[in-house]
Amino acid sequence: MTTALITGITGQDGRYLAEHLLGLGYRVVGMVRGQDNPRRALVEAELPQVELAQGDLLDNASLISLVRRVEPDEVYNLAAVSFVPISWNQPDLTGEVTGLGVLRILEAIRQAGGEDGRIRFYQASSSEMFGRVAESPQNESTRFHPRSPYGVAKCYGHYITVNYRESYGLYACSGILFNHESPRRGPEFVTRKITRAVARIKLGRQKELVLGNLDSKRDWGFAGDYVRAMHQMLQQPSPDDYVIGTGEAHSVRKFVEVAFGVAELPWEQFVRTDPSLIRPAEVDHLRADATKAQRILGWLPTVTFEELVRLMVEADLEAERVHG
Ligand code: NAP
Ligand code: G4F
Repeated sequence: MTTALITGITGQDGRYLAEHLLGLGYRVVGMVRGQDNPRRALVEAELPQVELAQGDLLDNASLISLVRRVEPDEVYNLAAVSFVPISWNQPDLTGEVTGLGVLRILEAIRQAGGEDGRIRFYQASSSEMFGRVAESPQNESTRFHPRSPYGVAKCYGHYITVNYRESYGLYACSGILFNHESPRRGPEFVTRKITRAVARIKLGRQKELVLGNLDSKRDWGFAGDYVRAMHQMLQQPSPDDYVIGTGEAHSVRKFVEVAFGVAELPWEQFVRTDPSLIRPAEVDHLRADATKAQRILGWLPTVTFEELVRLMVEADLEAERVHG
């Protein structure tokens, strides 16, 4: 049986990836940090087959002993400080977890004998590395120009992954994923903030939605599609880096319009902007060129932008009705 170790198991992607791998017959071990992590119970309830083990990307020894003990065939490093605005308030922590954390886990794999390519590694890189984009759409050769401490830390994670592949022959891949969303998306990210607000406004539980920049554009896809690509990358004869995205970009304003439209609400009456939510440096426009992933992995997204917005609004309406 193939064993996968997933860091970031309590996050959006960790849960979708675990579900996908369990469906393929894998043994899945998820790394959880902290003594009393409230999201541990969520994973235990949703995915009881996942084995949970303690570890932290800030702690070398925990990673070394975890990799030795679990003896994984595949390691997916999804853990990170992943919310871009936090990275300006906690740049040191972001650098330590999102950047140096990648080095720590690569080193744990190397010390466990990963140099023979036996342990395959996936790094969750990000389209935020493109930042102020040099060209559009962005592919694997597009120059990086990160615009936040998060983006800078992800560049380090990307390059150290490439470096361990080139220096030590590790089977290490970097997936440069564009924004992907779902009903499991954290409520601080803009898509879920919008769909949750739509549901609450519809049910009379919230009066307005306060947002920052409505003009930025993102290439938004469905998270369930993107975890398939992570797995596919590690099944190739040799390791490589891949851009994953839909190839379509929409503004935050458009997301708002479609989301309020699903609930038949006039968005202009409920949405207000607040300059304090504008970022010190913005990423204005991201759009993926995922031709390489399509050609080599055979990967294609299955959920359109409109379907994604609808499924998120409907899930939030249901959640609010049941638990709200
Ligand atoms: P997420 O929901 O924010 O999950 C982040 C995970 O990291 C959580 O499980 C969190 O655990 C864990 N974590 C944070 N600090 C840690 C530490 N010091 N040690 C161990 N675990 C730690 O993120 P996501 O959306 O699933 O994204 C998964 C990965 O893909 C992230 O690396 C993200 O940066 C990257 N990415 C995401 C997107 C996207 O659009 N979703 C696009 C490109 C790249 P706790 O429960 O303990 O907080
Ligand atoms: O949803 P966001 O916070 O996602 P962002 O910054 O694009 O980052 C996400 O995607 C990256 C991949 O490109 C990941 F690497 C990263 O971990 C994360 O998952 O913001 C999207 C856009 C931004 O332009 C932001 O300025 O929405 C704009 N926005 C406008 N009002 C807002 C808000 N974002 C948030 N979070 N909250 C607002 O009220």
